[in-house]
Amino acid sequence: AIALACAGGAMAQVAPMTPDITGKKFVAPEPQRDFIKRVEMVPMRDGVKLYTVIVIPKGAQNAPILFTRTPYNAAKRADRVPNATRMVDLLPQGDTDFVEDGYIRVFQDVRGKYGSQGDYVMTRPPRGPLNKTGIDHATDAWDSIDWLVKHVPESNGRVGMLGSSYEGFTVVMALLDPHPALKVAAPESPMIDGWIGDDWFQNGAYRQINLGYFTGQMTARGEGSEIARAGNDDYSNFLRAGSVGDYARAAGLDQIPAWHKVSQHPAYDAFWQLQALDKLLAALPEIKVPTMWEQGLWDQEDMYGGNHAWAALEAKDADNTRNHLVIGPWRHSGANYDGSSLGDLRFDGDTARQWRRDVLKPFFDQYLKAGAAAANTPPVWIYDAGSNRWDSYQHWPQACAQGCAKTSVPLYLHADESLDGKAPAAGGAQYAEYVSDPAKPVPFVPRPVDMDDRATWTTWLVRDQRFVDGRTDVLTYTSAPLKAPLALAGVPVANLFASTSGSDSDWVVKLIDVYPDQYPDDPKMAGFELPIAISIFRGRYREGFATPKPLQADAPLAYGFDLPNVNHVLKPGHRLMVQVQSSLFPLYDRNPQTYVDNIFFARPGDYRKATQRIWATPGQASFISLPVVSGALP
Ligand code: PG9
Repeated sequence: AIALACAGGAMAQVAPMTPDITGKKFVAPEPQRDFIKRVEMVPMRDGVKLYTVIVIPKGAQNAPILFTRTPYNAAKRADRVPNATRMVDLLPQGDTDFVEDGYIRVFQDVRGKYGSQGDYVMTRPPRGPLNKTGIDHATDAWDSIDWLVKHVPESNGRVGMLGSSYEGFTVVMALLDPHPALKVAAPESPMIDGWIGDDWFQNGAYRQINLGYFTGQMTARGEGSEIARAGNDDYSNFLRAGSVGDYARAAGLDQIPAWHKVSQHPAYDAFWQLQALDKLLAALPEIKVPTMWEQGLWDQEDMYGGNHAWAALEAKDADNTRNHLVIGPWRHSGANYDGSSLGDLRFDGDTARQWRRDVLKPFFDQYLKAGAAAANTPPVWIYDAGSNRWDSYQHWPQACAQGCAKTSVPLYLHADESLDGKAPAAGGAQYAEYVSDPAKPVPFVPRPVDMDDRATWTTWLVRDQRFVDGRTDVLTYTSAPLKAPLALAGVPVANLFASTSGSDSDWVVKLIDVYPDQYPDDPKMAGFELPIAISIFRGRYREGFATPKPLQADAPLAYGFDLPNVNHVLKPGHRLMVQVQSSLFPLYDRNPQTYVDNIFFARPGDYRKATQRIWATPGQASFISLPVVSGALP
């Protein structure tokens, strides 16, 4: 007789020839877990059901809910390591402080993605002229929160929403019409305006490297496919393809409606304006949900959204207690990971954890836990990577053109590529010039460019710019070394008088902190050219983003555009640097430098060399308006 029954006890003696495959169903023992995971299909008002993962600490009672709506696979978001027995291991790194304090965590697939039913529309526009379905992410968030507070008995009926990027976009959508149980929110690097500065374009220049996102997200309900790389250098891969349209066609993107929606709207027309969330937030009568907007200083994807949405709501926050801004020294979504370093920069400890533990969590507790202490959250909290410390402010910016504590000052670009606070004098050389050749665009990182390499992509905004400052198609303006610290806190504005021999042109401006030639404290930083703000502007939009126009050839024309926020002390011995160039390739598509109606579909003959001049005369001075709060320009 074969004795295999051993429920819980020692097995009787097993004869050598006992068959080792018993034919009975094998049941793996359930490990002890400190959480319960439920998966629910939560019904929306139109009958569509959304896949929702609810993770509850065992024994929880009266616990707050932390809620994220995602296009990136809710099941996976709540399954960090296989077979986790501890909730803290199961959930993303950014959740640790909430998990350790007994929060319930909920992830939900947005409609049409992964486990959820319904149609997927990329960053589904809000209800209104673009969306007449009566359903958007505001209604889906409302219906989901309503369901959660009624069906999760372990909860205290209070919900906080947070999430980064697309997940930040869904948080902001919930704020347009918040359910009463939504008590607090933290949109992290949210996608707010896909044309002006988030994800798809920046000031009209198209981020062509994002084409892979279309296939990754929209060739399947689950995980989609990648675009095959022709060779190991994406610089060559994009250049050989031709226009963005040519590249997209070769990659099969014609089959994806979202690609057509984007490429049919190259300018800032109603399609983009009507889904710009900062504009919709500004139109709300009040701030119903206390909100902390988070942004990275070097966010390579959504540099625009968080701080502009915050600014759009500031006027409604009369007592400065419901609309908070945090800007850390982070890459895109870096706030949810280790924030001790970025590229070659080292910070004063794990800045991301400092934020999550010391600022975000107490802020959420205040609104989500009965009887929690007021968190005393700073209205504005921004890291200074020059001094390596956090600054708390009552207002932002600290310096600007008008209406701030300090007034911005001009940093002039001279014809000899020097840089200082003195306006150009009459009689000298009138401009600095370069030839921009679309056949040889300026790379945004050293070649070979591998867009699949996360380290390249996540750190490009802090790359040492020495790799381009010798190029003949890059102007590199440099100041004398600073004698005293120079503190900047605000938005630098590029004011260029620029001419092109073509009829359209891109202008790239980089504001750079140049480290001293000797830097024994951290030798790899000696002479380092650290970009502290980079922006690109497509010339055809000089007179308005909705009204592209050809540029008059060889005429010095005025351009004014914002660079990203800067909160940075340049130390004595450092220099200021400004670089000007006309491409950042292959990150952005090439401007053909000949005006065509739709650059997505420019033809080979449209791409032409152009002579570019940055003017430096008393009447046509080019300068960066610098938000200086203390110290003097060289
Ligand atoms: N930046 C990504 C994204 C946001 C919104 C639309 C499309 C892409 C993201 O990280 O989610």
